[in-house]
Amino acid sequence: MLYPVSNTDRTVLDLDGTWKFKVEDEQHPVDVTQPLVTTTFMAVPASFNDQTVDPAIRQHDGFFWYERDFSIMHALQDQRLVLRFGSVTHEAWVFVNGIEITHHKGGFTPFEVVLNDHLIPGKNRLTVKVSNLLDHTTLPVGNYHETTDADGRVTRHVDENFDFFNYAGIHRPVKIYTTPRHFISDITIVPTVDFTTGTAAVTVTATGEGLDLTTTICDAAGQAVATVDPTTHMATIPHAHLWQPGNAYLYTAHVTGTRSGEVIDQYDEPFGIRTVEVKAGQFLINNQPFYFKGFGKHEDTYVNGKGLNQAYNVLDINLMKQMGANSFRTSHYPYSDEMMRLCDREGIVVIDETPAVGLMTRFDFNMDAVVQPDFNDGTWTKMKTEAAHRQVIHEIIDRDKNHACVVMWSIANEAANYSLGAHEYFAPLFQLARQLDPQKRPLTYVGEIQASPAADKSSDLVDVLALNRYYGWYLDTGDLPAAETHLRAELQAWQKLYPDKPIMFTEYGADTIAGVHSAYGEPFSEEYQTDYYRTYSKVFDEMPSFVGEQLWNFADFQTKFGIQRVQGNKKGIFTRAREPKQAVQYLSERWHNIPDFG
Ligand code: GCB
Repeated sequence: MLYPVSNTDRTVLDLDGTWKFKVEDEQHPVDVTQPLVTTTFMAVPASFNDQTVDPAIRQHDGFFWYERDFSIMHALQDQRLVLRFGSVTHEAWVFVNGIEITHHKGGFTPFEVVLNDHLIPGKNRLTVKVSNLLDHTTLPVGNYHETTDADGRVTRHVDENFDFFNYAGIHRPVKIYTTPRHFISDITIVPTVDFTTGTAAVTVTATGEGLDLTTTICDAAGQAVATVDPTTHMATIPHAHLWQPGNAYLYTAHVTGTRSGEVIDQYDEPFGIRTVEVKAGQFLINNQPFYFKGFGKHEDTYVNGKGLNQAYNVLDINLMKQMGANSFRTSHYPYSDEMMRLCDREGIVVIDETPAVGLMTRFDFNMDAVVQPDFNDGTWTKMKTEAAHRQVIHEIIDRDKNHACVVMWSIANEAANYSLGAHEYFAPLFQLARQLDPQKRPLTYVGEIQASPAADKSSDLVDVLALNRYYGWYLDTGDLPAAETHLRAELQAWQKLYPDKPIMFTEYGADTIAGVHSAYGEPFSEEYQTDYYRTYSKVFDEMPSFVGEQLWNFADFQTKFGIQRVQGNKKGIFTRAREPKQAVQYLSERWHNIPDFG
């Protein structure tokens, strides 16, 4: 799927702004053939939850309506007009002039529909019905129940099976983009590099409707440097500039579509030339062993919730670079197109994660139970997420396949990998991702503490062992010497089990209230957070095939309330407003002293 752009053959109309909004009252359903009757408005793109002062709207589980009008200028009406949503969380039914024209389920990937046949002259009415409901068939996973009162009124309830607030709404930009009637429909780019000569071979496969396609490769200054051979789809670039972490270099594949010699459509796809490979316990980028330094993140900001917030994205990357970090994971769902494009330009390395979070039915740290070889908590019969999982693997790879910043796919976060049935569930998904990714990037899933070396039933599938561990927080609370011992023992066990698999940490952290200090280094203090990270660093530095540290979390973030959450999760090393806690200083010094390549 190509990102909407404007050029001499295409244009983009922006439908962001303030839309009409209404919470569905199921006793009095909305009549979509008529304009939405409401006095409430919501900004788009953004979550609706923190824009309201009405707790009943903020916490409502169910259906919501958004509406706005739009018109298409005469000059564009003979173009192909495509309506595109960057994401609607979690499910959307889209109506134009009261008629449903598309539906999409899955809250973190784009979808689009051709509008031409649905338009009327003059003003058109665009209505979107949104659901924030989650259950055991969706990703992420929610625990769903409903109650019906004596009058037949249904109350729906979703209990998030994950640790972030279930923000919902039209989260990413809504655009109408035009293409000519004959158009370029997709571009797939696969770079390879001969490291002895410095020559890159780039395969560019463009598809189009009714066009003859040619592709030129331009360098960052816009100069043509190679032409793609129409039969082999290959271009050769001698002395190629590589896309490097922290030092991005982007080429452009300039695709031109002609009919009888006349240029009809054009598209510029930016791309980086870099290779990624896992070999002998190392994670190689451009044939050199890379060390991940960075974060698990969230798309989470004040007021916008999970809605696109480009200023925060820019700030976050600047803060990362200032700290000497080089990477993050899109925990726990695919992030916006805009963030991925920014990371390509900034040289930030990304582990791209699906929204498969919450695939577990119990969580009790009973480590003895899970190590039984026949341990089965029923997760893999209760979960009916396979179809959603397959769909999102298709969508994330289709959207992000050309991004130089993406070096690995994470198929899931913290599933019940210790329960019988895990291998059977995951093996076909890994196979699907391997088959779909044209760049054949490494794959992982992120495993939690119960999925220890003795208990995990599917770690043979991953290329990199990505571990989330909270020794010194949920276990060994406040006891860093014990945490150190347990951490070391577990890492040694993984190393022994898989001497050739790189190991990295994708989460470790301690809740820390900014401004709380303790002369005794007690939990929740800024001192404890710093000591916690020092302890982990010490053990990481002892491990031979350890390829990276991504801590939890970049910034404090909103969650549902609970006895362990005071206005959210406080494991950020920055506050939600991006003010640094004490640990930032320690980690900055450490990361500036660890080279990206070792
Ligand atoms: C985890 C989850 C993450 C939570 C974190 C925590 O293991 O992957 O979503 O926020 O722990 O802080 O408990």
